[in-house]
Amino acid sequence: MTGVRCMLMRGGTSKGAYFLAEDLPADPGERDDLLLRIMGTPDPRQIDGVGGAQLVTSKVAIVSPPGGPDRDVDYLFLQLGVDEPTVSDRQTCGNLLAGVGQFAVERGLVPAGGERTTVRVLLVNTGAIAVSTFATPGGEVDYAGTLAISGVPGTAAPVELDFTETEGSVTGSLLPTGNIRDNVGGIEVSCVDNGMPVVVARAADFGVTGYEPVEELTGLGDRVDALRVEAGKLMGLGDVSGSSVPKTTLVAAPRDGGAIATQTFIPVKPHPSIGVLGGVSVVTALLLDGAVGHELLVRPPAGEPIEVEHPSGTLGVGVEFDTTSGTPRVARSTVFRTARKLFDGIVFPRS
Ligand code: NQM
Repeated sequence: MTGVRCMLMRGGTSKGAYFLAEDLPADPGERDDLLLRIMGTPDPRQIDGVGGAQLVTSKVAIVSPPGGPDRDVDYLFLQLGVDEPTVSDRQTCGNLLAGVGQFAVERGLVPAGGERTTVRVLLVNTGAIAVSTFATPGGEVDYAGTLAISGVPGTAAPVELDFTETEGSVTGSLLPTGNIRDNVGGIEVSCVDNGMPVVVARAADFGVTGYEPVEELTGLGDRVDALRVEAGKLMGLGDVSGSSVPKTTLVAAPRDGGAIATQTFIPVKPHPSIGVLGGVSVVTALLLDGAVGHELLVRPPAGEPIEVEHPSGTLGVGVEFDTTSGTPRVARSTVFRTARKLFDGIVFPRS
């Protein structure tokens, strides 16, 4: 049986299989079929593959040399289903992104810089550029460090991710419905796309506090889906049933010293934490006057990250706005993550 060169990495609070594009079939249909067999999809336990039986561990990063100027590598993200044989390129993933620069250095696509290396990454799914900076003492990637991120035991080396031009990543505009606030089936929502299309609603409007354990919220799946399918139409995304975007985030007042409490659904299953660009988009929404949940946000002193409380801790996000014109524009967003190489070798797909 023929194997495929593959590196397994934890990127932020996700885990996935990283490939060089040249190691996979060029034809997208053949490639997706191979990836499903590598991950063990469809099967709720992914027992015959390397997927981890959750959406956040059923992910693939495909990295290639830059297809154009102003970046060092191209990164295509694919979300594989767990129990459904689906492969979606409709969203990017800021968590797997946290390992892309290191993977590019490890595979010799990008030379290591000095103590730290900066890699400009084109997010192929959305067209945005992210700049990833990480430790490379002595020209080798160093994954060990002292940064703890919620949802991951222990500490590792910090990876700084800076995003620009993430506005309208999938939908074409920051406020894809044209409004700061919409009413969808009696629920007030704000639909925002700053790297990830998200529908923000108040937990209270769903009859929950937003602080319930994740397992207790799985029952909201159908209502969340009904909301996002309607919101998806307003956002110009067409019929989003079966699509991984938009995500829905229920917000409530913070209760652990952060700025806001959140429970995100990807797209209808409760997220064990929150996505990176999902978190960036939610914070962007909440900072806008008139947005649903704006009144719940407890802003930290200027210059400090906005700590988004989620079911397994917090995610610190920075969003800078350009206020020179009348309409809000995002200048830059920043998040710190960690990543770790778990395994490098040859993976053998199910036949
Ligand atoms: O929003 C989950 C995750 C993600 C995506 C999802 C992500 C992001 O937690 O940038 O990282 O929203 O499907 O990895």
